[in-house]
Amino acid sequence: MPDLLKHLQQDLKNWANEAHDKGWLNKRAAHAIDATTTATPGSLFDKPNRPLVVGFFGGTGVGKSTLMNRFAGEAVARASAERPTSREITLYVHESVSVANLPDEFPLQRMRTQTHQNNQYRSVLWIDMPDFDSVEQSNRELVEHWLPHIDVVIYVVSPDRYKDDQGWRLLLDHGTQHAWLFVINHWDRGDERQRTDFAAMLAEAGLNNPHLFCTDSSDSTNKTRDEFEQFRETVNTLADQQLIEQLESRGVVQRIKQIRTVTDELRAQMSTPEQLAELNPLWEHHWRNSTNEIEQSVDWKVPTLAALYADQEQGLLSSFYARIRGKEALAQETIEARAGVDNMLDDAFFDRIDESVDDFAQQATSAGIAITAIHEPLKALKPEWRSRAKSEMENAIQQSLALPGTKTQRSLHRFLGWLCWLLPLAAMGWIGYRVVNVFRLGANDPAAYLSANFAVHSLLLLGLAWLVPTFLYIKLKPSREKAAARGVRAGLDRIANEISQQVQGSLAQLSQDRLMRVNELDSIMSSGVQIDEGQLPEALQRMLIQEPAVLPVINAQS
Ligand SMILES: Nc1nc2c(ncn2[C@@H]2O[C@H](COP(=O)(O)OP(=O)(O)O)[C@@H](O)[C@H]2O)c(=O)[nH]1
Ligand SMILES: [Mg+2]
Repeated sequence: MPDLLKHLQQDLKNWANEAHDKGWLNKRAAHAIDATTTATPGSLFDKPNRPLVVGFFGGTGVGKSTLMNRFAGEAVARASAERPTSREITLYVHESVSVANLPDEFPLQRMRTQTHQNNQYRSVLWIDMPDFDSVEQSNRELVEHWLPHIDVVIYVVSPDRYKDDQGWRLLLDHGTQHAWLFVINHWDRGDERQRTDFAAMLAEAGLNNPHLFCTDSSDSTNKTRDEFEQFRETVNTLADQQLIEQLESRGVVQRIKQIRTVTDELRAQMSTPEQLAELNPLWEHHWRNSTNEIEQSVDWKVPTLAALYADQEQGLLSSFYARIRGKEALAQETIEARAGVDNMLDDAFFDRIDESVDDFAQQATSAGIAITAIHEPLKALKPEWRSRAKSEMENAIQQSLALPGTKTQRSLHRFLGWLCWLLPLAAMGWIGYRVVNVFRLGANDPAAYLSANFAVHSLLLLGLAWLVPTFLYIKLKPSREKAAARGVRAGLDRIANEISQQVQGSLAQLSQDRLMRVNELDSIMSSGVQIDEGQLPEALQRMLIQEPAVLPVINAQS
């Protein structure tokens, strides 16, 4: 079962590191997971049948060492009236038990192991801990190191010092991680009211009916108020394999709960689906304003660029002229037009876009999205905009140039084009008819021959029939320049749309990615069955700081 916690922690660390790489979590996330406790009493031993680990915990001089010696019936731990007392941990353990797995950070020189052959305590491992209220930081660290490995903490106080602040804080901090027994030692100096008062304090901490023993461990031979035997009895009943397993399971459950408080925090760092859903409208609003500004900032360049395109291969004459000038001239025009596009879509233009996108990322961060998570994917889009925007613009201009003016303008122009041919043809037909007709009549009537007047009129008619539609054809030709300008604006719109779509795609992916990571976290955390604290034996329940009845757990196999 200890492996279960280690694997859980490792999986979570991998998960947190990946989430960090994607910008969802900060560096501290993996550390926070690392800082959670995976140690349990069970992790000290290799064999499944392990002893109950019982630790004496309390302030200096309350009598921890003396109590342990009383259990042992011999002086295993140094008991002393002098301060500071023990700087070391004393283990009192049956010779058949081996403590196989001491974690690396345990300072071995500060650990003393005393073995015994007393079969009564075959299933108990006693630990006398240094005073938690020691001025020495290292003593407190030693206590903190050992605490996770203790099933039952025997919280020892004295009648005059049961309200000790430091001890109490530790009880509240670690309360749910252990089973607790309470001893008011030095009871030769104690008073019933102190017992009542202490019990009331414990009730407040969540222990309604705790095992509380008052012991007199003085040298006096006439001890009438000593409850040491009941105390010993209780500890012995706890040293039962099934109970030990239940305690171990409960310990694992509690550690998973602690881990869960950390993962809940990490999950909160990854923002909510609601926060992510708000990004789309936020972006749309932001981008509408930005595109207006950006398009306005380049608006003055539109006529220049439009003129460059409008000048290209105009009509029959100029394309004929261009053909005379050769391919190189055409290429030259294309190069000039391209340069015009480059001039419009210059670095300043893209910088404005980048700035706007960065600005949006910043807004998203204020709305609760992890900055790197949104920044990185957006940053990745930027180079593509630069490469695609130009061809996008060229296409838009060419498309607009292909269809200049309105539809009516274009139909009218086409119609005038036909008239340029039809009217002169009709005029020629009419003149021809007259000529042929008069020629035929002239055979009989010499007076019928055409006059010079006819020739002049005919020429005038022909001239007008050609000139009028041609003049209108030229004058009513839809403006290429306007078409090019429209194309430029359409190009800008296209670029803006393209960017917007890419950003929205990126936002959708962001939501997807978050969901995937959160699901993965859930699946890591859901490895387990349930344990019902209400089903634990009463003697055990009395030692536990209660929490909501049904706890999530673990696969008991590992
Ligand atoms: N009068 C009296 N003295 C005690 C009692 N328990 C321990 N002592 C004495 O208190 C001193 C400190 O005890 P010790 O076990 O070293 O305390 P620790 O610092 O908690 O380990 C020693 O001199 C003990 O003999 C008790 O119940 N009554
Ligand atoms: Mg001591």
